[in-house]
Parts: sequence; structure tokens; C-alpha cells
Amino acid sequence: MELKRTKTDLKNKWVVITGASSGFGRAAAVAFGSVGAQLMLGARRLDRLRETAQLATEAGAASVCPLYLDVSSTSSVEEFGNALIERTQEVQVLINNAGGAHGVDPVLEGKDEDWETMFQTNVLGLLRVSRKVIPLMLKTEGALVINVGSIAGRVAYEGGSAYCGAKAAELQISKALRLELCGSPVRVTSLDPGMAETDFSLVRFKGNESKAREVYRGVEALSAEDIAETMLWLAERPAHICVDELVIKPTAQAAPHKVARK
Ligand code: NDP
Ligand code: 8X3
Repeated sequence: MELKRTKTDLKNKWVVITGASSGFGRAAAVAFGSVGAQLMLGARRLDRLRETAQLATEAGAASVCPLYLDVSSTSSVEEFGNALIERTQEVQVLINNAGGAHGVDPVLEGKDEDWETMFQTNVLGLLRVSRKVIPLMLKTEGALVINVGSIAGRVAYEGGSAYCGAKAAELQISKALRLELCGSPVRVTSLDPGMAETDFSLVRFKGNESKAREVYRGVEALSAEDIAETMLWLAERPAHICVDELVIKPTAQAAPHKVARK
């Protein structure tokens, strides 16, 4: 028997990526650019976003539009979405990636600002962007929403209460969206990575480089490119296949706290 290999072709298709100024979002822009997609990229740090746009263009993107986006603000999401609508009425892929962790305080020492930022970005931001962009996907064969969750949304750990809670919310929102969109062509995937070496820990530890480095000491973590390649693989599956949930971890990490270090 010969294996039939078909792919969803992404050439010239519109791909929207939030949090494209670094880490997974930047690597995803390059990966989707390399197959000739058109990219709408959002983040707050415009200088870094423009660098991503340059890299994606060099990789082969058909067009790239880097625009300011703060997912924690409804008006910013509206502006970003309206700029998208001026360019296209049809989106193939939405990657809800913007987010991250802030602090490692136990609940009894938690800071309002950290909690609010984590829920505003990982949860409410994802909802706002989905509400604005998914209407442009409802008639697109093989459309895909990738919501970036985390193993933290599946397994709690000390110091992770709000982040684990926010990513658990992401997983439940993804499941609800999957049900609500059933009967439309739109697929929904919760992509839930374990430890990946990006700016994630630098942000979590508020710029403390030595604490951030310690997270990855003696272990080959996932890279942003590993995640981007997985995102591309998901989007290229034939239209009748929906991967609802995908958990991906370094081989050396069996659980958030079970890491084999050299
Ligand atoms: P990075 O810190 O490298 O990237 C985070 C991105 O999110 C940046 O581009 C940042 O852009 C953007 N972002 C943050 N807040 C906002 C906002 N309010 N509006 C718009 N964009 C925002 O980390 P990662 O690439 O690792 O993180 C990407 C996603 O992956 C996050 O959701 C994170 O929780 C998740 N994740 C990460 C893991 C890891 O170990 N690295 C594992 C599992 C999940 P800017 O600051 O310019 O706005
Ligand atoms: C990031 C992975 O395990 O540090 O989402 O929370 S973890």
C-alpha cells in the first residue's frame, strides 16, 4: 500500500501571529514565511517586530505586515483586526501565541499586577483576538486556530498558580471553541509545550538573567524553531484532520518538575 501524502497548501494564504516579536512567534513567522504565506504580525515592541518581518521576508513570505498589538487592550485588538480586514477577508491560520508568565510567587505573596497581566494576555487577549479574527476564517477550507497553551495548564506547580490557571483556562477555551466551530471548516488546536528556551524565563524572572539561565541548566530544552515547525505541521495537515491537543516536551522533561539534568 502506498501512503497518500496530501498537505494544506499555505502559499499566499494569510497567517496571523500574535506575540511575533520574539520566541515562538518570531520562529513561526519565519516558518510560515518559508512556505510563501502572507503574514500579519502583532506585538508591542515594534523594533523587534520589524526584525521578525525582515527575517520572514528573507525566508520567502509573500507579504508581511508588522503592526502594534497589545492583546490586553480591546481597542488595540480592534485596530489590529481592522487593519487585517483592510488587507484580506480570508484568514487561513490564527496563532494565539502572545502571553507568558510573570513571577514565581506563591499565592500568599502574589502581586495583583502579575496576576492581572497573566490573565489579560494568556486568557482575555486570546479571547479578544479570536473574536475579531475567527469571523474571517469561517469559509476557509482547512483553516486552523492554534492556541498556545502549556504543560502548566495541565499540571500545577508551586509558584505557578496564576500562570497554571491561565493556561488551564486556555485549554478549556480551546475545547469550547472546538465545539462551537464544529460544522465550520475551522480547526482548533491547543498546542501545549513544556520547557522551551526563549525569553520566557527572562520575562518571568523580570530580567534576572542568571535565574532565567538556571531554568535551562544541563538540559536540552525545546527551541522556538521546534515549536514553529510543529505549528507548520499542524497547519499543513489535510483539511479533514484536526489535532485537538498536542503536548510537546523535551525528552529530558517528563513533567514540570521532573527534569533530568546532566
Ligand atoms: P517570549 O517571551 O519569547 O515571547 C512572548 C511574546 O508575547 C513576545 O513576542 C511578546 O511581545 C508577546 N506579548 C506579551 N504580552 C503581549 C501583549 N500584551 N500584547 C501582545 N503581545 C504580547 O516567550 P515564548 O515565545 O516562549 O512564549 C510564547 C507563548 O508560549 C506564551 O504564551 C507562553 O506562555 C507560551 N509557552 C512558552 C513556553 C516556554 O517554555 N518558552 C512553554 C509553554 C508555553 P511584546 O513584549 O513585544 O509585546
Ligand atoms: C512554560 C512551561 O513548565 O515553565 O509554559 O510552566 S513551564
